[in-house]
Amino acid sequence: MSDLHIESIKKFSELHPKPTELHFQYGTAGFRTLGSTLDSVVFRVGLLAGLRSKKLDGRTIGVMVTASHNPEQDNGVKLVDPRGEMLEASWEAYATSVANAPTTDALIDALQTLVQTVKIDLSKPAKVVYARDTRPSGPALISALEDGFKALGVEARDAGVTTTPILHYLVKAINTKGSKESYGEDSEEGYFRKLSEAFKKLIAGKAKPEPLVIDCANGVGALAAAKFAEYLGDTLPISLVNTSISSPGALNNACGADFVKTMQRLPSGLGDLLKPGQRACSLDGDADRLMYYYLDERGSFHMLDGDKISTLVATFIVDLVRLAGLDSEIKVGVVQTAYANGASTKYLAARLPVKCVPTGVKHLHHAAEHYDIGVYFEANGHGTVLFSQSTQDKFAKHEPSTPAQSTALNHLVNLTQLINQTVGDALSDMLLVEVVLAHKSYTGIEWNSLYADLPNRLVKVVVADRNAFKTEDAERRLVSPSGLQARIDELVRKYEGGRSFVRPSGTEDVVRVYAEATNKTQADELAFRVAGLVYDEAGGDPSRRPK
Ligand code: G16
Repeated sequence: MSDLHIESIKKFSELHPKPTELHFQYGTAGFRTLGSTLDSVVFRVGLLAGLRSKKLDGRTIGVMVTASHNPEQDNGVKLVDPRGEMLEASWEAYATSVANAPTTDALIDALQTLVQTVKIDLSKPAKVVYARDTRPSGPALISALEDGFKALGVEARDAGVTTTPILHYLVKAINTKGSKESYGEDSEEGYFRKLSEAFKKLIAGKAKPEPLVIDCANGVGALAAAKFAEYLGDTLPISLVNTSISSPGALNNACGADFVKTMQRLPSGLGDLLKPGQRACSLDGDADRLMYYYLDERGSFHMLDGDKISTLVATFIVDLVRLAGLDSEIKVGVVQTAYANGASTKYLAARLPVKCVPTGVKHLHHAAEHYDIGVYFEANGHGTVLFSQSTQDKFAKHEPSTPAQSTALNHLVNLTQLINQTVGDALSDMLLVEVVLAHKSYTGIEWNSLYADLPNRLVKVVVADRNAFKTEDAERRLVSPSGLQARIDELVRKYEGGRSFVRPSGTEDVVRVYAEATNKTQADELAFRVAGLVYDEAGGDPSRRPK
């Protein structure tokens, strides 16, 4: 075994000291906090990425610098494993301890402990591909990351400014290059070509759709969506709004998928643009979440969120599997979280298996891998569809006995190409939705009528310590602070069709409260009353109590 490059790591580490007063945690979406505090963390993630690659025999690891839906001043960094999926859970604790080592010497100790604990052969090569979103703090953080690579002698490829899902795609494409499981050409162009060709095949012969309006959240999705517009040409007329990627303060501000989901209203910039019934959608800051919506004749807003996308897509795929004559061999299942609207769960569970897991794509992704075809979407619009390798092999071997079976089989194969199976991808999901709408000849109105959402409300509560809130049962119940769940239960019983849960956010310093009831006023009231209980429990300032 060769050595850790101790002298080199020491030299670079001195340039990136850890702020003494801060504690960092590798959470739901990697490290995520104020961008101005992340220099040492990102440098150390450069080292970690190199070690992770060495541990995996020199396979390429991804690093994405983004804070996705968070406000512009936040930033973050996450690691992507070789198949394009989130970092293996056991490494999250190593990442946290490396990020929190208070001094350079302590950092060297933490790295050496990691090398010994997971038995890393340091003579192996280290390869990394990395990218960032459009945040102003991005370039400086990328320099810190590159110092980490230099310190460890990592062979690093800069993928520039791009979306999180494209980075995940690149990781998988690089690692499968030349193999029978090749995921595609390992370039951005390869990604755009692969998806747009599959899209064109899937909508061949269908009526030309009405133009789709895309709110790009003033983020990196604007660049990728503009590229898609070129590749797709007339097959999908697109109109882009909120594309100001260099206007200070614009990112995710009153626009984007998180704003639409939380506020349940149009993002800014679309008001005068939308005709009644016209489809529009919002991406988030790194284009991994998608939210659809439309205005009706009276100008009322209707949201088609992750649950509606999941329902649309899962039922379409189930039908194709049956039409292809594969329904006895291939089972489709759906994964949701506690945020899934109760009406969506009821609709889906009557038709196919549905599982509920904690928030965070990594949990949904792993659960979806247990199905032959696993459809997973968080209500916030983050999700994708996974086709197991054996399912894809069955598609390749299956001999259709009728032209209708053959057509359905071709559609399934093309879907495996259209869908970014590494992670939720707003633009890939958008093309998927457009395919289903074209096949079913649905407008947003028909899609929305599959089931009626139960009125719901999401509220954030700022508390002194969100870690005091612990949950069980896929985050549907609180175990601490003790006694709080009983008080929530008592309140929920007073509301017809009431449901509510409380969980600490993994990406922001807040506690989230979700509530549903049979009418909107009651859902709002329940959410705010539960938020009040949370606030009182956490001992907050009465003047900032949620109302
Ligand atoms: C991230 C995760 C999502 C999660 C979301 C909100 O999204 O990737 O899976 O739903 O955070 O998490 P929380 O409620 O714990 O803050 P993104 O789009 O910000 O990367």
